Amino acid sequence: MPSEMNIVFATDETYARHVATAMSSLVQAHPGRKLSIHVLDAGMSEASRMRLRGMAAGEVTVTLHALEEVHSHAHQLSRTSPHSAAIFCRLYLPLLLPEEQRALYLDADTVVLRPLEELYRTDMAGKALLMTPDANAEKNSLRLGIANYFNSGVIFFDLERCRKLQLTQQWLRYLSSEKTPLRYADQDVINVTSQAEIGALPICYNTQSNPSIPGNTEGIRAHWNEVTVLHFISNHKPWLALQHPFEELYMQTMLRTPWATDVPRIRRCKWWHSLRRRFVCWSRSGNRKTLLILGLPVFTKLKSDTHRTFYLFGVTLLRIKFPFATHDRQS
Ligand SMILES: [Mn+2]
Repeated sequence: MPSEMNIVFATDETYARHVATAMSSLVQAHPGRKLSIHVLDAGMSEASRMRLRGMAAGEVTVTLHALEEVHSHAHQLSRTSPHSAAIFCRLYLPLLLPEEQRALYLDADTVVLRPLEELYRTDMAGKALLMTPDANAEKNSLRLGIANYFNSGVIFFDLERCRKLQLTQQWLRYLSSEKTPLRYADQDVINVTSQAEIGALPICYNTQSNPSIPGNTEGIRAHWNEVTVLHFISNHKPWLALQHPFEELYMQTMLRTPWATDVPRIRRCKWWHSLRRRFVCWSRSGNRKTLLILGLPVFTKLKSDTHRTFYLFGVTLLRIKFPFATHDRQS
């Protein structure tokens, strides 16, 4: 049995309380276990840093990694991407823990329900990374023209092998060479450039919850006793969506963190969020993106291989011909 487990999170200020919630669930699932928790700091307030550090107790250590170089680099990457700099931090992990052999990266929107010991002992069969297939694997592998598509919310790293193969350098090179923003930046880059280095991790370690997928919640409940890490994918987060199936579980966990006093406000704000979504929201389906105001389609953008068409109240506003390839890469 390994003497300690390296568990890594990454966050900015907005997600600090969610990392705290994930951390709290992790500690709860490992009573008395030596845990070495690392938080990659993509820009947090001093108050949040102190709160996270304060969660260290007994056998649990919490180390914050505030590396200026990574910050500025990750922020540079996030400038051409709709995502926060925090999501790029995981790509630097092999270099950030140079002394360590293995580490488990967990997204901030996860909760740990069962011990991770077995996963930590897994034989990686020569692979550098272990990941679980993505809930939308088929669609995404088609989009990128690759055989498999894995979810980057839970990644078990063989850090030594990553360093030997210089995977971080490969990922960063790929990201800076891409002209158009990748839809799922960090996840796409790992899948495209390191496909041969990814081994499949059982779904129990990254059970992806998205209540908007029919049957998803029922499927999770049917295998509840095996769910080790529950991952809240999509915009349907338990702290945002009204009547989220795992809201109680999530809020009870947050109540054990230094952010406990925020819980009543988060619950109240849900109504505002859902109300606002009902007034103004974007709806996406395939190559069509529509702005809905009070449920009425107002503005639509339609993408095709050769054209972009913009509609206002269903009437063509503008049609642009594209002589060059579309954003979605094919191979
Ligand atoms: Mn996630």
